[in-house]
Amino acid sequence: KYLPKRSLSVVGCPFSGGQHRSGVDIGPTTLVERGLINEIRTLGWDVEFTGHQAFAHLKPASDPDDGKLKNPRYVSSVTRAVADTVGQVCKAGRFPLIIGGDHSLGIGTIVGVMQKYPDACVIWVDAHADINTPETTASGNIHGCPLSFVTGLANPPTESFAWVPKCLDFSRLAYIGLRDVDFHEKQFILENNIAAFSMHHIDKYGIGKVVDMALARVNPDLSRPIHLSFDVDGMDPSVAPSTGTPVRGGLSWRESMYICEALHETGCLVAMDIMEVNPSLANTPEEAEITISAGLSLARCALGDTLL
Ligand code: B3U
Ligand code: MN
Ligand code: MN
Repeated sequence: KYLPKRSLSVVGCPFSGGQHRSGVDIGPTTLVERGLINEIRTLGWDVEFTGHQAFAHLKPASDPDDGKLKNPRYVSSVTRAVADTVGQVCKAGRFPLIIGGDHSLGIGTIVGVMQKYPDACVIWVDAHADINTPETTASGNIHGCPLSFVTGLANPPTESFAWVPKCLDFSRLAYIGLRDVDFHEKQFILENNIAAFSMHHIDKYGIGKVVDMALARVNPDLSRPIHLSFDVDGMDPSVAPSTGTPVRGGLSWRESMYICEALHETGCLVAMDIMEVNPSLANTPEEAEITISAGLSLARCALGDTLL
């Protein structure tokens, strides 16, 4: 609906500065090594991939905490660069598939997508709400904060993030898969009437109905472009164990794939993030393997891999 043809750019973001566990930066390199590009080409997409984003030169020599926020300057420069890249890809009429990397990258992907599609809605699939402010974060990890930055809940978030525009209205954000939400985050969701579908709702209504209800809230006439931001920790640890903060009781393999397939079917999907794949946290080779397969499958399902 929004793209002239099936053309896509893979934006590999080997970045782990938004949280404290190393290794999430090899997520994108591993997904590409395991054949991501070819799998997407097989689905009929013209795929551009010219190597992963380079962030090392953006790392400041010293990066003291900004209040509670950790690595504020580094996360700020990286997400700003990602916003530029994603903005350019969208403006060129291509679909950005952004592979992380930790979820602080969502600051950059949302700002970038909104440059071309200012009325886009965001479906955020995650165990966590990622909407802490610089004041409410207990961990200081910026991957738990991106949505407070782009919604303007904390705006400007802090001096180091003064460049971030308020670009996502609460009415255009829907969560699916929540099950580990902090006290203040719950208040923010309720006060701002954000569409939030937790695992409880998925148990009660089934995933088909939940996706319909989420779309009814943020995109009732399917008249808005959709950005899907998929944190693999939204999936159950039995199917995506290799991630920094796994939480039991998550989305099954099929529920996860269904979300991607259903959003593809709307014809409105214009961008996708696959975040928090961290092969280095696997306890066994099988754990790394199934998590990488999950990432590849999510991408295929969102890009039109139909069963029949
Ligand atoms: N809400 C907590 C935990 C968390 C958020 N995102 C992840 N973990 N992956 C925080 O740190 O803000
Ligand atoms: Mn997340
Ligand atoms: Mn998460």
